Amino acid sequence: MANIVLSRNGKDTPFAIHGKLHVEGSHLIDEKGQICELRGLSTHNLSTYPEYINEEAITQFTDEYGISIFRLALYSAEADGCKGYSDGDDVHRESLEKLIIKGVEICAKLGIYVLVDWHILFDYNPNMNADMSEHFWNTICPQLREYDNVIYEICNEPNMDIKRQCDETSWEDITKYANRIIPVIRKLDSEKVVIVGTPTWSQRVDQAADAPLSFDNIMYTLHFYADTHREDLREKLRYALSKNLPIFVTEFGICNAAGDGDVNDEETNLWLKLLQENKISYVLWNLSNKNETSAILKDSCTKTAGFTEDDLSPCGQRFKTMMSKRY
Ligand code: IDC
Repeated sequence: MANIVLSRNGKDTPFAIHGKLHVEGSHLIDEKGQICELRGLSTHNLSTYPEYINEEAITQFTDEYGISIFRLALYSAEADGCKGYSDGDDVHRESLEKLIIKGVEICAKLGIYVLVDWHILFDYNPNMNADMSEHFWNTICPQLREYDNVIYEICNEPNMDIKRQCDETSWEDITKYANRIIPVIRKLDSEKVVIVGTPTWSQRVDQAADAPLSFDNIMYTLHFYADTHREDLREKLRYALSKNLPIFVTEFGICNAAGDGDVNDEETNLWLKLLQENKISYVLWNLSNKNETSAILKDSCTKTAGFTEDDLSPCGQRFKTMMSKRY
């Protein structure tokens, strides 16, 4: 077993409290048989913002903000003019793999959980880069097998071809992909929780609930951006929960779906209340200083650790507050 730290600063770490996780019914369950609710922060694109994967920064979010999970968003394809894992070269792929390992090792040292996210986005259908996905999991799983604090997320947000506005990825497409990739992972690393994205940018948990996959120990993704997705998406969540579907909100924003625009506190609060009532884990987008509302740092902040209150954007300030309370 990898060394996942159990005690820091005289306190039990999240991993000491919960241990190895598994899925039972609609919940993430810990070693003591209790429901485990994780809360945390996602990186931005690891290809564009690798600098935030450093021990000092993640330690600060653990100690000062109380995150219990950190998400490593590995973009599978090019975004923002930067190559992803699939369309970059071998050197780029290796650097991303190293960054994933580094991030996991830091989280193990802090005794927190970590999500390894195959972040499909502009490669809208996960089958598109499934060969590379297979290559990635074949490379990474043997290295992470001993880390019981790791959760795998195999397709961030299946969606549609944005340029052509067509070819919406269906739940059948995702099922086909999951049926190919989950066995690859399970062969190398049989016990980790695996999270599967759902159609329409991971909003159609209702469709997954109507035709769940046949694997054990898996969860399904719901993503929301509070100023865009409101009651009708919360209804889809309620429907999926009524069918006992295990759901993990691996990404959400308090602004619009472009990761920008206004912060919507009212809708954010409604969402967080619903998630907490149902003991659903959630992770905020994003750790960067990009000039966009969803970035938790001001664009003027060039530090990569040791952030002060003054370095936080309005989203960063709200993140700190939401981590400190329940709704
Ligand atoms: C956004 C980033 C933005 C970047 C864009 C493309 O915030 O800076 O230009 O991706 O790389 C998602 C995606 C997530 C998006 C985010 C906001 O999972 O990658 O990040 N979002 O648009 N789904 C819904 C919203």
